Amino acid sequence: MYNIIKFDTLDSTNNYAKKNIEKFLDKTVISAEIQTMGHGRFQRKWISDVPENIYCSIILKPENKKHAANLTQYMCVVLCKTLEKYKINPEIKWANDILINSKKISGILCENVNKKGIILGVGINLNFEKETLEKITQPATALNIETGQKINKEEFQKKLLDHFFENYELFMQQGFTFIKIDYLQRTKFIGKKIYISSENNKKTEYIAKSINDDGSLLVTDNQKKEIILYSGDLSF
Ligand code: BT5
Repeated sequence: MYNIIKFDTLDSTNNYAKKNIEKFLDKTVISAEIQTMGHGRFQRKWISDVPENIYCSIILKPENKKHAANLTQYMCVVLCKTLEKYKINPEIKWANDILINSKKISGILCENVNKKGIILGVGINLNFEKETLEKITQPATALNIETGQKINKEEFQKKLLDHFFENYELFMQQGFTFIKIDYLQRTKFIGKKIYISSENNKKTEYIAKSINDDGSLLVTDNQKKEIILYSGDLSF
């Protein structure tokens, strides 16, 4: 169904998958114990020096890419459901973060490689020392801290990927509407005042109104004008 290729160290699983995409079949997962240059959006650093955490990239080569732009949101739902098996309540922060008690536990980075395919990269903090988390430039947490127990990485990764691929074809046929209810149940920002910042860190204030059927965010600005957003960083 899917195939995992494991490395001890890579600069970034996304970079490696991008460079070598032609060598790999659809549904190949590149996983590394550590990354030396793990990154998020806009080349922001992703702290990746703990082997008990997940750093992986799924290579996807769908025939129909109509709903590919929503793969991050699909992964957000799959990841929340996997975390919920550990009896915790994760929250989705549009567009690509998973939080627990307002602290970031995971980030997703989806990249399109021309016509060759899509790379869906995921970083998940399963096991972190509290002191190491303080290196991170925003409030962050890890599953071991939330549950009080060391987390078995292989077991978690298998649960996540099995669940991802179980409904992947259906999602790619139906798109965001397939996960809309599950997605909305795990968001807390609808109806609230939010700030969206773009690459240059300019923050704009909006009211979050709803999530549209294509996964975009409907907001109103301070003139009450409706605006549809497709990307950006959300804060409260
Ligand atoms: C993301 O970016 O959240 C997407 C991160 C994707 C990482 C995966 S790991 C496997 C694959 N290979 C890669 O090279 N990348 C992907 P963004 O929304 O830009 O958030 C980045 C911000 O998250 C940083 O500026 C920090 O504030 C914070 N951060 C960094 N490392 C973190 C960590 N381990 N846990 C929680 N937050 C972190």
